[in-house]
Amino acid sequence: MASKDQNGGGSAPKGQAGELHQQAGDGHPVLTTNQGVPVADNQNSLRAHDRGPTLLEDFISREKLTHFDHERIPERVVHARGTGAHGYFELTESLAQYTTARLFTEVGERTPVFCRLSTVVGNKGSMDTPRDARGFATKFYTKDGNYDLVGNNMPVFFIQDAIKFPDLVHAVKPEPDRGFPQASGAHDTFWDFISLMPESMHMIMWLMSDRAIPRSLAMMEGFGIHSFRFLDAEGRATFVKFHWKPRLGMQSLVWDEAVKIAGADNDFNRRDLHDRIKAGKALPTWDLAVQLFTEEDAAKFPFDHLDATKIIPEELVPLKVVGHMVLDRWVDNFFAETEQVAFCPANIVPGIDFSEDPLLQGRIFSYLDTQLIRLGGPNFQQIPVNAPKCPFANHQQDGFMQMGRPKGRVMYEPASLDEDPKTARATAGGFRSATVPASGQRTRLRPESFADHYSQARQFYRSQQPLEQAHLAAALVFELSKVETVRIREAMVGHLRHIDEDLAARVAAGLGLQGMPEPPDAARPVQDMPLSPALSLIGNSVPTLEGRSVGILFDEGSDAAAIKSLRDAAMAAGAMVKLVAPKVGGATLSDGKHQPADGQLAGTPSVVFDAVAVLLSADAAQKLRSEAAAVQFAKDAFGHLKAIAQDAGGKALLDEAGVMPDAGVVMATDTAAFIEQAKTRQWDREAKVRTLP
Ligand code: HDD
Repeated sequence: MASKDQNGGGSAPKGQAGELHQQAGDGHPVLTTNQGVPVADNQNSLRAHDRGPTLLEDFISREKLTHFDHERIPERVVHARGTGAHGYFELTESLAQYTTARLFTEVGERTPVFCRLSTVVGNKGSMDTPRDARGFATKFYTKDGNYDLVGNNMPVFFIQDAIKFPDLVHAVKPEPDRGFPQASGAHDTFWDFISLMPESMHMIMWLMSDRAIPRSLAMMEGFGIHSFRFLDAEGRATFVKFHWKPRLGMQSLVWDEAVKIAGADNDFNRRDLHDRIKAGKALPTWDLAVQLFTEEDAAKFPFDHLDATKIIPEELVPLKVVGHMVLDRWVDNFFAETEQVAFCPANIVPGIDFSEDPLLQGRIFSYLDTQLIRLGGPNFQQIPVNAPKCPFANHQQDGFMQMGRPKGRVMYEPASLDEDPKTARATAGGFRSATVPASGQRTRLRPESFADHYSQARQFYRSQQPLEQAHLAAALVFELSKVETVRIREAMVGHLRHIDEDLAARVAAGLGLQGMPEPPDAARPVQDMPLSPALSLIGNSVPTLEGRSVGILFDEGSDAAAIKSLRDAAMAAGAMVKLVAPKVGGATLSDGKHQPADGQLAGTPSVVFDAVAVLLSADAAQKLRSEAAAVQFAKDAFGHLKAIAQDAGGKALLDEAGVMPDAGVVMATDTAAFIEQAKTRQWDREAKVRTLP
């Protein structure tokens, strides 16, 4: 009886053991327990009899269930939702004059990297497109150890001192008494905190700008934020700030689109990254640029570069491109790599050192600390994605999950019992800290040079193009409208008055405030800094279809030749093209041939494309005019400022959607015009489709 049960008796498929052997013969590995014991039946627990209770003795079932029960680890306390990929960094300009870090001196060398891009606030299962900063963390596996550049897609931060980080995060995360809102700062506790933290105003400008809703993770900038030090062979220091510039150009979503994408495709950004890497086309690529400056230069800046709420405008210290990073290899396993990767700003290599930025100083501590609980102990560096790719050796030993097997009796230094030549010894060429003179008294005072909280916020706002300013004001109105406490809304508008009176007036009007609130006292007079055109996203975006996506809506009887010519033209311009139809099985085109669809209409709305074409027969157009998903496809494409190609049937649907033709709505026969219009959003249309404050 027992042997019958184990070998597929009861409800088990007959001959299962035989099938498993066959599979093994096919090249599939035999299913085993963690102990390597081959498993004959993976469908049935061991039971006392066919309808009886399961036996404790069933080590196979117990092992499987126990492992499953322990599959989850704590998600990151911030940046829980992220996606990552492998790639390389290639140096094109030597920085040997400034640093000994070989990563930055060996031109043409490709340093392997792992890069993780994330939202900050939402949990692991939240959506990809909330209004939020994006994490931009890169681990360079250099010849001298791992170097982590753990930045964001915005060059400043909310707070100046790491001691405020837990407060900031508690304020922005779901409110503790109710557990919502998820992945959103649009609630009372966040804006309460911000309204009491004038130092956050510059970051708020970035967060309310379109930078907070990137179209693709490959179309956003990245910043190391803090000043770091480069050290040359003599130990001389030069300050450095790091910038990532996307080769695909910067592009953001429009807010209504971001909101709808959150429903249409929760995984929009990570799917985009995955698809382009798997396809090997329009790969995520960034130039790495540095801003280099000395202590003497810094003394002349009208702000303190050690304050992470400040940028150094590109116009003040120009960017020097020194190399580029390409992400070209998707992970084999999301958990093993993307989830277990452990970044730490303290991971630096010889030739690079920290600055005294008090935010950075706290970060040097916090990341290692968090990995100890998140990854369960001090040996997480041994996880393959975290381990250096250069040789490494030291005398640290033991601990949970120790995978190393150091040989010999000497696990200390110095040692005279040192018979093993492999025992690790410190070297003169190893890491050295910058020699920085220190004097003064211990204090908990914020330096006076950190006290100007509004000047760069004003510089950012005023450097935006008019539409960007309008988006920023609209974002503030949206967020503050979600704040229930009127006093907090008013306090925020008070701060905005220091930044720009016009911005404050627009937001006050958008909120329907009764009267203009008084601004709070500013610690320092607000300076009018020179405008920085480099801060505008629209102003710096490149018209291109490279790496963008085009959706073609078709149905029974659609013009086969028109579909083909549009698709060919869009692909030739570098776009990915998807065909959308009411049925995913597709439809029969005008040439009598059957065309399968890539996506079904209701599940593939126009929000997931950069430009669309609507190519319909008269009959199909008539039918789809009463199909909400089809009408919405056209309406949203127009409302989200996309180029639209239409034929006669398409026009009938567009008319139904209330589309008022403009330069961005072209006849499908004019493929050249469509490609040209599709290279950018139809910004001129915006005033026609929505009221901006
Ligand atoms: Fe942080 C994660 C970026 C300030 C504490 N941070 C984390 C990640 C990024 C950043 C990209 C995710 C890394 C990954 O993909 O695994 N953090 C920043 C930037 C900051 C910043 C650009 C300001 C310039 N962070 C900051 C401060 C503290 C932390 C001031 C605490 C003192 N950050 C953490 C953390 C996290 C983290 C709690 C959560 C998960 C992790 O570290 O590995 O330790």
